[in-house]
Amino acid sequence: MKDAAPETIYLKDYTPFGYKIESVHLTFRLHPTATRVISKIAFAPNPEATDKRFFLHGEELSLISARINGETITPRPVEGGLEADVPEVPFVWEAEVEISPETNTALEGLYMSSGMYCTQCEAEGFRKITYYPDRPDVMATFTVRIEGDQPVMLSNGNPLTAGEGFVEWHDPWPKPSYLFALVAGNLVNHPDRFTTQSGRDVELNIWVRPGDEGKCAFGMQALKDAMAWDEKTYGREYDLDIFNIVAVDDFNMGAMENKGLNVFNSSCVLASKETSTDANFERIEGIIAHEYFHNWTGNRITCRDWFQLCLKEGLTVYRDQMFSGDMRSHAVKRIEEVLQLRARQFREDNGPLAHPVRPESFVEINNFYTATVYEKGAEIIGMLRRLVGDEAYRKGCDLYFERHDGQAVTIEDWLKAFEDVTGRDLAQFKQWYSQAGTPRLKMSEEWNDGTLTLTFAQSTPPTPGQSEKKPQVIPIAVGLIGPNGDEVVPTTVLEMTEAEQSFTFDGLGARPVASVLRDFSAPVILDRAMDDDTRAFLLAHDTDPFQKWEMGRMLTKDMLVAMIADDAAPAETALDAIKTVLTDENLDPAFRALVLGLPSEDDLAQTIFDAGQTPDPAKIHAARKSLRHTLAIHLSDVFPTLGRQLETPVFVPDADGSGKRALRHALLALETLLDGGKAARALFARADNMSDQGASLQALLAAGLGQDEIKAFEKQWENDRLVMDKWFMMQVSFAAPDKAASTALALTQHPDFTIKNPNRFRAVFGALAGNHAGFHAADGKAYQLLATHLIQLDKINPQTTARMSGAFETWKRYDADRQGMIRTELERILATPDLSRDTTEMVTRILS
Ligand code: 0A1
Ligand code: ZN
Repeated sequence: MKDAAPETIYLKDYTPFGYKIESVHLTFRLHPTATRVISKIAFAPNPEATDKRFFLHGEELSLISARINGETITPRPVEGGLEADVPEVPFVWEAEVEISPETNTALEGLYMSSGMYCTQCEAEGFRKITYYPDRPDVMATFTVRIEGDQPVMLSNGNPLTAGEGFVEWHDPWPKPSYLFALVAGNLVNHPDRFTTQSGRDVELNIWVRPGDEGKCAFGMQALKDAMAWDEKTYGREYDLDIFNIVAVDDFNMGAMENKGLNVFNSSCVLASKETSTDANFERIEGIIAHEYFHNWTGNRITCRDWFQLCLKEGLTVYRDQMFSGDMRSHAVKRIEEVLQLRARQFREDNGPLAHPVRPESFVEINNFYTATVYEKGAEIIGMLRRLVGDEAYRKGCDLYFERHDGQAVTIEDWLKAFEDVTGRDLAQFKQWYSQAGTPRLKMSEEWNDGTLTLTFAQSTPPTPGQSEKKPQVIPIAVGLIGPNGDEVVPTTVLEMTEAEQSFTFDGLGARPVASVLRDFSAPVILDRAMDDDTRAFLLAHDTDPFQKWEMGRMLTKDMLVAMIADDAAPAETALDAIKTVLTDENLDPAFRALVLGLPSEDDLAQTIFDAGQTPDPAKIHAARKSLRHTLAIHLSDVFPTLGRQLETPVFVPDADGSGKRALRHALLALETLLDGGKAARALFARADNMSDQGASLQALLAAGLGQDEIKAFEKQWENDRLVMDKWFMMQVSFAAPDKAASTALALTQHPDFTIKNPNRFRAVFGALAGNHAGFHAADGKAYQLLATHLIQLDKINPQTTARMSGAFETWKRYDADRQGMIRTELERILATPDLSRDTTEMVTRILS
């Protein structure tokens, strides 16, 4: 286990390592419980460093021998690694260590998954493989020899040689240790090729377990699309002869961008129409692109230290979002991004885990792979682009790539490229990286004789460690719509820099309606008084798809909040406005499906809390259920026609097909509330794809039906791990509030349940935490159940335990009873002997 009094690391303490590395040679002699790792590393003193301590990280390693320049030495063991006395001139370090991949359940370092060897080194897993300066600013070229009897043995870079029982790989591009990877096992490949813009012929492979070959074609196409997109959009070309992707069943995260050897959670790469939903296809396409894009934003140019994580993650998320928008629909994608951002990042920013996009301190870096670093990080790139314009954005990126290729850099280096290209001062803009919390933007308007004045006041609530906030640079995209519904002023970006600021539009004929924060131009909460008629007007006429959707969302949200507060009946204006959009054939079905979606219970709870009241999860659940019923009745006359229009006889997982299915499934879920499950059962029976099958089953479960179908589904898919994850998840997600904990508990008794597989654990417990009324059921059973399993999981897999403890981050929203029960569980977790550093940090922060 990790050390008892975990140390806090500070950004301000950064110092470079005292040595540079010329080359690394590694030999792996594979064995499940006794793998030998032999390293030979050429070091030279780093003239830029003052601290000459020779410290190598190392954890859970048995040192067999160590040599400097061929002479055996005895290094001094110190906390987290070892130290040695070294010459003041270049020298060669050699070490042999032994590690046990089979017993490594943390899935960090070298471990085994379904009989295959694989690695996960980001952020600090390489130190569990051998002694090394395991920090991103130490970059080196690697040559790797793998000895073993596995049919396929892969590492980074290009293949060098291979023979009986061994292979050798060489990666010519200097990289930090976190991008190292090794995979060995009985794998089969789905091969393809790609020719880059300069004519380099690249071999592509997706490696999977035998039996999964048929689920690779979609991922391969996504990879080729991503490669072509990065050439066209950023001028970035691939730089090795081979690009390998491997699917692994046991993986803590989605995927990992190791140089030339991306490792994927199998759920994020394997796809077939029978086993994957439209949402799965979309996610796979995005993640394949994300990992590929890291080749330039992360790998060729990497982070100086882990505080700069957003440098690669925010930028790469932004890039994958733009790619997905180009592949599908920017309008739909933007709404989905905002939904995600509000559900995960705003939630984080509003609670005890709030932290800046570039944190200033951490105990365990694995706890900072957060929605804030990733998603808010991406929003910052989007704002930067909006402020400097498309052309300067591309020029700034070009300069960044040219200037820093092969380096480990900082946010300052990134911003400097844009300052140099545009001549702008980005000092105030940089606060987006250091100031935590979601800014509130209060807007008021004044109409005076042809002039419209919009006044904004910004403020950011205090967050842990930051009580005072300064004004930020906020790009506010605004358009004006005239009384007849025509756009009178197209989108303009107002640049707010003061605490309070006014902007005027003059020469207007009649008073227009302002459409504000178009395309969600900044990650802020807009507070603007608006009546239902104005919202309905913009829902009908706004040319900005995000604002159009937002108006529908505000109508339904207000309606729900009113229903929760005083059991008011749903407003006719709102219901009619939604129906009009729903039946508008000029609108993309995917967009219409999003308009039909209601705010989540978690979102409503936060809204009620922000308004100064205590959310009651049971009441929220009841109101939402009642509104769904009302909507179903209100829309029942359009079900048959719309349903027919939306048929997709052949399954194609593209924007068009998935959009039609999304709308059809949303309508089916409502129809199921009225027809006793007839339509859903019929679709379930004839479904030839997982989108239809899953959606019909979910519609039944949400209506309290579907028990026969759950059994049939299990029988059909019992041998498919990924589909069975859906089976576990759906039952908990759609369990009635009083049954959620008992359903989850019963599923943990199922023979296929295991806490060792993160996907399976998340299927049950992620779903429990996501079932708002069920998780917050008044008896506290769900809190207890989750805490009990987190305590068990922490012994096996600290990273996933720590992440999942975030389920409790909103605890201060609720009443005293619930707060008391959650506190008891959090304290019980914290009192567990030998609790990991990861979970200790998270639970301590949540409690604070
Ligand atoms: N860099 C990866 C995410 C990742 C992070 C940590 C991991 O293990 C602790 C694994 C993957 C990405 O952004 O896709
Ligand atoms: Zn990433």
